[in-house]
Amino acid sequence: MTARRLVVAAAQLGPVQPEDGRERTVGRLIALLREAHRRGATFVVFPELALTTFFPRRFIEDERELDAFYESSVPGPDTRELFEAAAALGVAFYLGFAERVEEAGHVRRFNTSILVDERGAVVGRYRKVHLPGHADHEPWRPFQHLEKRYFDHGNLGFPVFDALGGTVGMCLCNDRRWPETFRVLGLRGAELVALGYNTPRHYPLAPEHDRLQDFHNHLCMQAGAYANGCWVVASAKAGIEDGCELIGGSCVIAPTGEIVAQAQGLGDEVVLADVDLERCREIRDNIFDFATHRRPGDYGPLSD
Ligand code: CDT
Repeated sequence: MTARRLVVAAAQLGPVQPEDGRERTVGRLIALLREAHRRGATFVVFPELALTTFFPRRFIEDERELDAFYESSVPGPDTRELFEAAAALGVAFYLGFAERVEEAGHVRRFNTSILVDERGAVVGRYRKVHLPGHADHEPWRPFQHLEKRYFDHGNLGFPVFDALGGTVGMCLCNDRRWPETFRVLGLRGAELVALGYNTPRHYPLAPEHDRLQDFHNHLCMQAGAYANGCWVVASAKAGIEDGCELIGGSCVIAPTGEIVAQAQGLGDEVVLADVDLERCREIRDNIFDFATHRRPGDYGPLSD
């Protein structure tokens, strides 16, 4: 078994306030990228909606105000410097952002992540499938969660990509809570799943779960890694953002389900780990050897 090693980094971001411009935020991403590179990383994972504040917490009626949170091209004028810095260093990365595109004459809005190779080329795209929250203004909440209003259901499924010397999948935040996300990526051979998230500490529909947010965050990702024998690199936006507390806990999880590196704080922080993609076989050739042990014929309700 020949090792396929790389050093990966979850680049956790502290809060991005509504008044922070793209220039300042992209500058923070580049600083994290440079630090990750200095410490040996060749792949860096940034959070979901990493270029802006998590704007679905606000009810925004003015379309122009809303549009300001979306990118119509990435790389574009605001992100080119990040791409150039990464390509100059030979670092691949995952980036989450709000995407506004015209498809078949219609404006579509997606919560998107891209995979960028070490030469700065976009080699993968994912559009969030599990959009949590609600579509209408609910003033009783202390803050909104309007992903169902501001984003269309992702229309790319859960693709995997040849990258980093292996097979890479992506998802975004709420997707990680669904075993189906990891299973589809696992069935497609994902050896590493990159994901970014913005998770409020307070969940207005079940506030008794506030104390469990960090536990549930790691529980679902550790289970996804183990049951599918893949690495998970997960990057949070953390801290008090626009008056709302976001959990941190950015981490790297091994195919055994063990957390091998974890953020210590709630600010900008690089979380590094050595990854050997060959270690996926510890799980995939054994307890979760899909070809030998899986029984799809008995799993009808999963696809009905
Ligand atoms: N961004 C995102 O998907 N956040 C959700 C918040 C909980 S549901 C309102 C999450 O699953 O972490």
